[in-house]
Amino acid sequence: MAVDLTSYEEFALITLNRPEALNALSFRIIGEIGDAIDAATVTDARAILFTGAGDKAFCAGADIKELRNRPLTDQRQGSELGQAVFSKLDTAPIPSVALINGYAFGGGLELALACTFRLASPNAKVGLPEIKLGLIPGYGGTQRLPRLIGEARALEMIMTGRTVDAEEAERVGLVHGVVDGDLLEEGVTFTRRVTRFSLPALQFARDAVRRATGISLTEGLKVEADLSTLAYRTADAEEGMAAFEEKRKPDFKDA
Ligand code: DAK
Repeated sequence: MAVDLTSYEEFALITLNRPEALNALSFRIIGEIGDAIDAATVTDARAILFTGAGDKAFCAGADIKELRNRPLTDQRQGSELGQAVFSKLDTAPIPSVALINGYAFGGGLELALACTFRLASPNAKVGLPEIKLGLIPGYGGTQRLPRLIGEARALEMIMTGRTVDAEEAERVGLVHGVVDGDLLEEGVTFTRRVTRFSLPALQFARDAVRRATGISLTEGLKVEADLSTLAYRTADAEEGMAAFEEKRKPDFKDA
């Protein structure tokens, strides 16, 4: 297995573990990532953290050696496989955080883009260099990057294939923070700022925001009305509002 699923504190930790190839994504590894996401979401983990083995790379992208000399139909299926696996993170019942501990190129950045949050180490370098190979991103990058950083910046990154350092990635909103010190420990602290709240409410919030970009404002407001009403009906909402009135901390039960 080149993908390890372990638990770390109250989280599931998925480690891309192929350091000799800078954790490059073969199709087998993409499948294993999908299995690991599925397995993580049926545990009591409160979030999924992703990291890359070794001290150089989160993930250097698709396995370029494997990509060559494949029939076109296989390529299309490969693209759809990567998209489907990374899209599992959109609908997973728990949030996900990419801990970008070095290079995150191509498919590696696309995996990070599919996560709910991204944190980077100061030595992180990210980019979508597919154009340099005569390709374009195939695992969601052309769709998720402009949604995150805007069309102009995304086009420039995708059409030049240039490398973006951690400081710039934070400045343009591509990562939520650059972390000095132990990325995993800092990632845990960051993630807890979110996961201390009710998981159902967090899922409604993610769903509402995710759907906002694909629909008109009028439709989006209906989605928000639906999901905020659903959140209101949870026991956690009752607990949260009662705790406010009683001037105490809420005790959420994820229900
Ligand atoms: N694939 C395969 N092997 C890789 C790799 C990759 N992406 N990246 C690195 N490696 C391997 C190297 O070949 C080397 O192996 P050996 O030669 O030792 O056997 C080992 O990892 C260490 O790499 P380097 O020696 O190159 O290490 P450096 O520190 O010097 O350089 C680097 C690090 C990250 C700057 C460099 O390795 C690099 O530029 N890597 C490639 C980055 C990249 O271009 N990634 C792919 C982007 S394209 C699709 C359509 C499109 C895509 C996918 C599917 N379909 C239609 C299905 C596109 C996806 C992409 O991700």
